[in-house]
Amino acid sequence: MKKISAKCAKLALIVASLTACIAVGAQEIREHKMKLGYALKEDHPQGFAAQKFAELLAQKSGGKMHLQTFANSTLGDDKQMIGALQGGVQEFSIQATSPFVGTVRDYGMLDFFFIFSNEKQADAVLDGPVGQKLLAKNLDKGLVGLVFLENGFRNITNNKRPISRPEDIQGLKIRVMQSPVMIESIQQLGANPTPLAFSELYTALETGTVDGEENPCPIVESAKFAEVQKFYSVTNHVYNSFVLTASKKWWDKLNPAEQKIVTDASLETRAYHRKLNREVNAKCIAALQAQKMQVNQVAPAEMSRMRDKTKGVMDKFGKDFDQALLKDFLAAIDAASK
Ligand code: TK8
Repeated sequence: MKKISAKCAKLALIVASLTACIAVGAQEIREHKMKLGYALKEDHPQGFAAQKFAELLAQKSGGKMHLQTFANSTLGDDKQMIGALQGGVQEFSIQATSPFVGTVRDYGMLDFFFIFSNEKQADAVLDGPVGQKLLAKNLDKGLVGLVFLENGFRNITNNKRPISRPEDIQGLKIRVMQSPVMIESIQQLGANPTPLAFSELYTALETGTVDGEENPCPIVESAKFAEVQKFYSVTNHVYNSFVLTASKKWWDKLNPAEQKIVTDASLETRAYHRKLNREVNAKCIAALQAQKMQVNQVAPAEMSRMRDKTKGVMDKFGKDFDQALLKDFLAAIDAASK
């Protein structure tokens, strides 16, 4: 009997120390070198978000998580970066959700025009259960959707005429992001959509390949589109999100303590970035006017005519999405508007 109990005691000791090692291993923060890519300039809030994320990762890991950030599509355009994340050759990106729709199909429901009325409503939906379900749709695609950041309400710029009503959009060649809902919605408004990567946009405007494009004011300002665009018309036709995404190949190598550092840093970056983007946006129209752009606000009655013209897009594309999630999404929007 004595022999068995001695053996049990020894085994128990081994198990206990093994468990302790696993526990320590699970908590140990190791050295990591990571890369984050984005398409805009460093002076855009997207660039400041990237920098803030890098600072938070370093601070929370005792300097062991080193994030290098790359602006101006240096690591590739939006779609190329998605492939790089899936391949594990790049660890993070910050980019608009729309170019993801070929991979994360359900992001496409975020592109429906005129569904969000203000940022508060968008925050409530994107930070709630529906947003979490949308982010979870990345996991079987080799991606980890960490948090939604804010691009903002998109408006139309062009070189032909101010846009005050739907008829003014007729026949304009408008660059859009590579998303079927965006393409169809601009078409329903009466324009001819040209899907292009953001990295090709300035040249397309400069050469007249397209007459115009649509983007939130901070992008129009930071990208200096005033050099190649005359008119900026405030349509607020869609609230667009950026998303901070990680490579799942890389993420799965992290222990729980390291993953918590990334998650916590992402959430703090979201709060910082939204505040900054809204501060920049509040002063942005004046900045465009200083850059000699002609700015006009589309009247509410004309905006609702634009809304009516694009209503058919949800009928056409709604069936492409996870129906339960689409139902939750629309219900959450409705609840957040009350
Ligand atoms: C960069 C781009 C850009 C987007 C676009 O993330 O392509 O028009 O608004 O911000 O994705």
